[in-house]
Formats: sequence, C-alpha cells, structure tokens
Amino acid sequence: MVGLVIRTTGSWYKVLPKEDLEKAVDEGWEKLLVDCRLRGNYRLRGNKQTNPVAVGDWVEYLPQEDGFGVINEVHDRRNYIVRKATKLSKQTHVIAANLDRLCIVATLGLPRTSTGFIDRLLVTAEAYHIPACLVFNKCDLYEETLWKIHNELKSIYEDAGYPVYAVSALKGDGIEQLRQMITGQTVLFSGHSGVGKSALLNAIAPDLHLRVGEVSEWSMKGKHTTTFAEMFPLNITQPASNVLHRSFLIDTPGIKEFGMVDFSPEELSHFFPEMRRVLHGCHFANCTHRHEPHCAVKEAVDQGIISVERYNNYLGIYDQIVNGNETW
Ligand SMILES: Nc1nc2c(ncn2[C@@H]2O[C@H](COP(=O)(O)OP(=O)(O)OP(=O)(O)O)[C@@H](O)[C@H]2O)c(=O)[nH]1
Ligand SMILES: [Mg+2]
Ligand SMILES: [Zn+2]
Repeated sequence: MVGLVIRTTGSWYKVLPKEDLEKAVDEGWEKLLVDCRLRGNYRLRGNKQTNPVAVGDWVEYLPQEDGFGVINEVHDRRNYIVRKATKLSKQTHVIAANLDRLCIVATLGLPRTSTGFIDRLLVTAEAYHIPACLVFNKCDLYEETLWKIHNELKSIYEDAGYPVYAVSALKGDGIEQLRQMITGQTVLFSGHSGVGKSALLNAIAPDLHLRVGEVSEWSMKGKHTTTFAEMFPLNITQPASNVLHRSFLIDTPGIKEFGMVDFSPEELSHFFPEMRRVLHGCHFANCTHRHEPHCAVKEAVDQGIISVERYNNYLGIYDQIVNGNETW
C-alpha cells in the first residue's frame, strides 16, 4: 500500500492511505490514519539523517493483522528542507519533504526574527529549488517605527524576488491573501518558536484548533508549543472560479537557530537570486564576491541594487562555511 506521512512522533508514523486521500478532508482524516512503524532492518540511506522518514514522504507500507502498518520503503523525494540536528552535529534532520512552498513565518514583534535567520532558511530553500515567501505576523503590534522597518525589509526581500506578506493571525489581517497564495499547494511553515505559526494555521483553517502558546507562557525565546511536525489536508474553494483545491499545510516546532547543511562556498552566491542575476559580470569566473577586483556583485551593492544587509549575511554564511564559525 502507498501512503502519505502526515505526522511523525519518535518511531511512530501516521500514514494517510493514498486511496483515502480524496475522502480525507470531507470525512475527517484522523480516523483514516494508519499507525506505522519502520521495518526493523530498514537501512538508513547511507547518509547522516536522524530521521529516515519525514512528514510529506510517500511510503510503501504493509498493513498488519493488529491494525498497525510496517513501512518498507520511502519513495524518492522531489525535494526537502534539511537542517543540522544540533548546533555542532554532523547529523541532519529532514523537517519535511515534497514541498511546493516554504513560508518563513517571522515577526518584528516578539520574538523578533533576524535577517540572518531568514537568509539561512532562504538559502536552503534555493538550494533545494523550493519557492519561498516571507510572512511577517503580529502586525497588529506594529507602530510607526516597526512599520518603517517592515517596509524596508519588504522592499529588500521583494527586490531579491520573494513575496512578502504582512499579517495578523490574531486580527485576521492579510489572511485571505495568504490563503489564496497557498491554494492547491503543500506548504511548510517554519520559523522561531512563538512567532505564531500555529496561530496562523488556525486563522487560515479555523477547524484545525491547533494548540497555541499562552501569552504568559512564552518569553522572548518562545516556548515550543508545537513539538512535532504535522501536516493538515485542507480544502479551499477559490471564490473567483468556485473550483475546489486541496492544500496540505505543515506546522512545525519552532527552531531557535537554523543550522544550514553544508554547501560549498563557491555555490553560495547562486542561492541569492539577486546575486545570481549579476555574477556573470564578475571579472574572475571563480569570484567569491568578497575582495576580488571588478566584482559585479560588489558593484551592485555599491549601487544599491543588492541590499547591504543581504550581502553582509552572504559574507557571514560564507565565513561560516569556510571557517566553521558558528555565527548563525
Ligand atoms: N499580537 C499577536 N499575537 C499573536 C499573533 N499570532 C500569534 N500570537 C501569539 O503568539 C504566541 C505564540 O503563538 P503560536 O502560534 O503558539 O506560535 P508558534 O510559532 O506556533 O510557536 P511554536 O509552536 O512554539 O513553534 C501566542 O501567545 C499567540 O497568541 C498575532 O498575529 N498577533
Ligand atoms: Mg506552534
Ligand atoms: Zn564577484
């Protein structure tokens, strides 16, 4: 049997049978899920992943007499988002697989998201060819100064090529626009703990009733209210066409620091779309865009075509890759 991994908790996997996919939204998907374990001798794919099966994976499984299932095989992934399991670890953790979009949930409220964090996630999305967008939540808390910062960031990221949304899960502002954008897609919501990922999913799909952190519970750092990645099927009818689309929304536990999995320093600038557009103009074919003369990237930064903030984050990530400096 073939199924889609909806939730993983340690060594158990909740799998939605492929044949039930159509029913899943109308009849409630929870009762359709099969509890599966991984075949005992399943070989980790020779690589260093802590989780051989991730949310969004398509798997082959065998139903057992006791009602449980055994996963025999994981289908090849179209793409995935991966991070280091822990700060200094060589092991990696696949957050989710087979994605149409990454929504980075950020906020200028608390806990504030840095552009360094955003750019590390964006670079990873670029490396795996996953379209990404930025969702700034808690905009109801913004006053004049924060809106000014927001608008600066919006223009930086839109110029780079990423859609930017300003929303309030609490007040409902901007949610309809977000719903339109994710229609018919499998979308991963990622970001720090406490930025409001679960609250945002509840705003998009009120029937989900996801657990949201109590205001008093979370500090600057967030409290990790969501503890496992989980995917939710959702039907959205487009008002214009009245056509029904199925989406899959993936809620994830907050991440404090996004440990990028190693890239070669030479390829890094290709994962910054605005650099990718100009770097063919560099004098040296192997230009690292740091101190070489006649560098088209540096010229674009000087001319204000590439943002200084993004360029500095490029240098920071470059340094991290080359020297292993954990600047995060
Ligand atoms: N003012 C305001 N508060 C919000 C908004 N969205 C979420 N919050 C609050 O932010 C806190 C954290 O929200 P969650 O949805 O639990 O955050 P999360 O990103 O899912 O956190 P983790 O599950 O720990 O990763 C809660 O107290 C929410 O009520 C918003 O738009 N405006
Ligand atoms: Mg949550
Ligand atoms: Zn260059």
